[in-house]
Amino acid sequence: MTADNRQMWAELGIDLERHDVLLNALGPIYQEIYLSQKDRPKGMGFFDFVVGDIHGIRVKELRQHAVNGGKVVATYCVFVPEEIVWAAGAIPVGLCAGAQFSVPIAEEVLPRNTCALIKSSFGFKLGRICPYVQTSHLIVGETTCDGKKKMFEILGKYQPVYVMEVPHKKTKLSRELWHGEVLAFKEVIEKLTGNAITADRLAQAIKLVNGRRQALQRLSNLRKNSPVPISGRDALLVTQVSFYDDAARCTQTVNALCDELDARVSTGQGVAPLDAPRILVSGSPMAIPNWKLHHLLETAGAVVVCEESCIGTRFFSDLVPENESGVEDQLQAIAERYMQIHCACFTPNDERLDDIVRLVREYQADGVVHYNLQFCHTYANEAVKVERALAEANIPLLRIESDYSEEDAGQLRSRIDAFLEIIRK
Ligand code: BJ8
Repeated sequence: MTADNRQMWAELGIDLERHDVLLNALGPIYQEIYLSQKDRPKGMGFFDFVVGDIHGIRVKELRQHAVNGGKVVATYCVFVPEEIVWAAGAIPVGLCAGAQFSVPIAEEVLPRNTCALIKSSFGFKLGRICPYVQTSHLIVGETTCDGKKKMFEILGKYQPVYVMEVPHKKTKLSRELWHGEVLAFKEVIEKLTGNAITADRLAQAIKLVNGRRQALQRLSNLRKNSPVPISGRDALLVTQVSFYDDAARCTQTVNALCDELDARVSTGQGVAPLDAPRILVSGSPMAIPNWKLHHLLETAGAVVVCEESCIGTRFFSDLVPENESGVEDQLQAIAERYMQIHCACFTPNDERLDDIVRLVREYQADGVVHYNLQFCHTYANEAVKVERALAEANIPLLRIESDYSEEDAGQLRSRIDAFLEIIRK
């Protein structure tokens, strides 16, 4: 913690005392979950550095951008089309919502029976402990689930919030509504930045975001190998960091990591024994620093090979076509790309069931762990259909409901051990 950083946090209105407690707690947790792993790729050094300075360098970059007259736009959901933000010369930043630390702060205002992701994100603002929130000029929310959309109404009392309406069906009418929302979002961002979004700028932004998606896809594809060249924990961290790091730098660092993993694959070097159970994790997103389930699975002898999640395949699977030339067509292509995200807020959402089964085959997974944040009704109810689809496909499944606290770690560990035993037989 440099004096420089402390001054910056103070200027941002951070509650320094609380913030110290948060950062002091992160170090030992990171040591235990990440740095204790053996045979990590050297390329993870960059991500260790980023986490080690989690509220330092990147916040400074964003502040510098703001000092130069630029805008910072914060988001909580992969539905917010970041191409539009980049094209207007603003910087999008995906906010952390994966820490238990901010949950009790949020519970001073929000009902306790709200999902941890919502409470965590709200608590970061209420407790003034997140410099990314403090640096942002606008928070963009969405109507994906009821808890979130009501939380955004309250959050709006503390900071400017704009909410995009995400439809809950994928009919023609719903697609038209979403297309209208994307057009309206463009206008909001143009007004915020004072910059007109031209076809050239949008084309560059589409390329930029696609480049990062392709790098993350490349990393994901490398996990199909056996032995797997990178742990699930490390791969999860890379995706988490990609939400707030600079997109071009992220593409470069992920590709450099992939070059190293390519070499590992060609020499058969892996991070887990060949007979380690390969697990696909599916369900609610795991925002940074939610590493609990991956840590439990991998310290129990399994290896996580894929996340069917918004901090996983749903984030980077599809590209926006780069061949559209006018702004209108580009925005249409952007709207269509985002409608391919199979979030449980949609009804029906059978494409997600197909995705899970397909991904199990592609990643040679031995079983699925369905991860549900407690009080998330959309994923909990959809889990019934996931269970049926996996039973039909003869794929072992473990359903887990949890939050960010460590209270259930012992119980989860026993259930995971029992599940891995079944898989190993
Ligand atoms: S596109 S998954 S990132 S909404 S876990 S807050 S749904 S009660 S996070 Fe999500 Fe966008 Fe969908 Fe993805 Fe509500 Fe459930 Fe909490 Fe959730």
